[in-house]
Amino acid sequence: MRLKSFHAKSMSEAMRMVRQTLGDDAIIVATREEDGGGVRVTAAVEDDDLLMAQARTAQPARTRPVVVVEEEPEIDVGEVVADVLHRHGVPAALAEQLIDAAAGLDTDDPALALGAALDSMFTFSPLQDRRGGNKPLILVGPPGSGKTLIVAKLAAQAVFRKRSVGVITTDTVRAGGMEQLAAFTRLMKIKLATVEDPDALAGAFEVSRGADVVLVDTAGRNPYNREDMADLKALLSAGVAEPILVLPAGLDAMEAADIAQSFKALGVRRMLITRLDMARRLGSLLGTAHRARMAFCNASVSSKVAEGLTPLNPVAFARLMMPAEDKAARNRPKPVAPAKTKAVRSSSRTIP
Ligand SMILES: Nc1nc2c(ncn2[C@@H]2O[C@H](COP(=O)(O)OP(=O)(O)O)[C@@H](O)[C@H]2O)c(=O)[nH]1
Ligand SMILES: [Mg+2]
Repeated sequence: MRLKSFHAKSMSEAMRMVRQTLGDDAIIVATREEDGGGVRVTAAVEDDDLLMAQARTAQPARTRPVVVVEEEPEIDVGEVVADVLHRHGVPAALAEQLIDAAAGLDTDDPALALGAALDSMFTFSPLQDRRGGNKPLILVGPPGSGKTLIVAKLAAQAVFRKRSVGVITTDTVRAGGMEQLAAFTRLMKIKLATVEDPDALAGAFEVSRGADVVLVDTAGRNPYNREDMADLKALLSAGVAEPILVLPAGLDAMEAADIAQSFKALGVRRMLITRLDMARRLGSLLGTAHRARMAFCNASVSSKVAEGLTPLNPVAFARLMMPAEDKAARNRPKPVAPAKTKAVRSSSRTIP
């Protein structure tokens, strides 16, 4: 399939140009009135049909009008971005805003265009682990969202960077909730404090005051249960710690947004995404962050503690959304001579 655009003063003249150059089988795919007057018509034709049309018109050139033919760029960035957003189930109103934001950019890389659009509409604020001066982090969220695994990952990452670490668990209710973390901290030789109420948590913050990184694990809370949320609110009032919402990818869009809004009401500002390796549609995450006005911080793409967390930024997020064959094509070395290569399908979900 070959695409060509034609400029002419009138639609009928443009159509004549299309027929003369591409033949009667050409299909009109777009028409547009040009700002400076005239029209622009884009037509498509099968390569075989084009050869036939060229053979038919291979007459002395003086009998034919001069035709200005302009090759279309290979990629229509706006169209690719729209398609990606649709495939990820991004809510329609949000998708429209992102497409508008991406359309004004001068790039032929859809991932960059989408990244810039995400940058204009979302906040990406990865977790820091400076030596000293970090606020304690309290990982909150519904049951099973990955809070305990994230505490372990953050602690392991901090130990690897030679930071001093204090881990506190408030998950004393669920059977095994604490044991899981205790086994990990024993292995890493990190002190684990167990607390049951806000006063005890305030005391534990005092004890771990000198540590570079202080992490608090919490029991899963039902976002629709008032008692659960009131209990968590009391816990969050124990000190100057930042609550981080741990939310898995792959939830229903409206459900995830409702959950996030519930935690937002307690003062949560950033969300950490888990199970990105187990989700193929990221639209609900964008819808959630947009509706709850929350920032993205980091992402987990594996259940292995040693694999740590990845800071999220707009372009990394956009690249995650690109179809696998686009990513493979981008990573493939460019052939010296033009060659037709088959797209390689990849199922890996590593963040670029
Ligand atoms: N594959 C994968 N599994 C995850 C990820 N995050 C959490 N999990 C798994 O989800 C389950 C629940 O995690 P857990 O930390 O116990 O959740 P919590 O109830 O919020 O503390 C565990 O089996 C984790 O290994 C992730 O990013 N990828
Ligand atoms: Mg847990």
